[in-house]
Amino acid sequence: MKILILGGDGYLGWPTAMNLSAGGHDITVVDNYLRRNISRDENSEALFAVPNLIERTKLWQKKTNKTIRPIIGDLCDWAFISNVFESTRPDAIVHYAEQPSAPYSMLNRLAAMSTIRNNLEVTANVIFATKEFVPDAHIVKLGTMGEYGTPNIDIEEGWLDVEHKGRKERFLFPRQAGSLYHTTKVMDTDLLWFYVRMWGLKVTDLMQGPVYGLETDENRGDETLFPFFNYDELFGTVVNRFIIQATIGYPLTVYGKGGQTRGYLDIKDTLQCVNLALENPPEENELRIFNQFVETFSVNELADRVQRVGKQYGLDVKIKSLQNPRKELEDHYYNPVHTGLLELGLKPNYLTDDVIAGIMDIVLKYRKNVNESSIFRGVKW
Ligand code: USQ
Repeated sequence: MKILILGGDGYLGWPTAMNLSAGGHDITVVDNYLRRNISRDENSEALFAVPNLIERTKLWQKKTNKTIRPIIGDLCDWAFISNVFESTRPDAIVHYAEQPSAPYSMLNRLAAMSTIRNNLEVTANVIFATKEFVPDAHIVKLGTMGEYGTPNIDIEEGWLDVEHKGRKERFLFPRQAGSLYHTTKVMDTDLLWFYVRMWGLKVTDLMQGPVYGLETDENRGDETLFPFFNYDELFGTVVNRFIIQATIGYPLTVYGKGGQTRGYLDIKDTLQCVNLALENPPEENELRIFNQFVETFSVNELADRVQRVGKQYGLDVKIKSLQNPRKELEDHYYNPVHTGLLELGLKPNYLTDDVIAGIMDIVLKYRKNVNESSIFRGVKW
């Protein structure tokens, strides 16, 4: 397949590009370095520097003799995106090109506006460019489990059958996101659903939980091909943060009571899920939704696991409950369905102690780079 990966420089975009290229697909990656620029502006750099996207594609070419075409530019700009679609004519589009941080979206008005503008304009431009240049292409959009929030009922896979006063209808599952970033993803889903109904687009929306890890089949043993590893409050996801905190003796930052439960997955499983979605496209006129995670944990459970593995390394790992800067339930029911991707053949990689140790082995080498002041700044909701 000819595949366009939007946001191809990101934590997930670059590993996805290598993985699909290794799988024999013809890959073009597009990025405007939004995330790199925010990280620099906010003094929230990743654990180690990674080469820019053009350099990464050269390293990949050298290693595998396979070509990934990089294009640098802003997908909010219609002239740019229409040119990208017209010149590449993809069979499928993997859309990661969004401001991905919940805390950043809550930082201040400018950050909020930039999140709204980027996320919604890029999604709308992707829809219009698909309609104009490749109406049969499959859009694989990265959504988030956070679109649903933490309701006191089971979360279905995207849709809910409602019976009301004796009549039945199927609706998108009610969404009540917990940050502005997550809310833009709700709005993305609504835009996609509208244009699926109007124009018959083919869309898969992957409701993904927090991801951890950095090693994949394509970059194992080659650190120049690693993705960003963020441990800072803005861009670090909780498992990656806890592992780095453990390595430098920083008490693990459990927010509030630590009963917040989410569905987690290994970065390798993100790649599997995107592959499965691409290999099994939906029908025309279909918005297909999968809940993309493999197991649920509370924050306390994650902290205990990281502490246990840290002990094996002789690290003195303390756990500290901080006043929660976010507005979220700290003790709640959480039971989301996640059978769709398993039925397509997903083979889950679980968060074992060995997996935590594997990440620790790698990041220990870089612990001298850690900027402690970026770990907790307490961006308030
Ligand atoms: N948390 C802590 N301590 C920390 C960091 C986080 O207790 O030091 C808690 C948070 O309060 C939250 C949970 O851990 O309850 C997960 O937080 P996170 O920062 O790992 O994840 P989140 O902000 O929800 O966002 C991440 C990605 C985002 C993706 C989302 C999936 O950054 O792009 O959409 O995970 S989900 O959470 O399922 O919506």
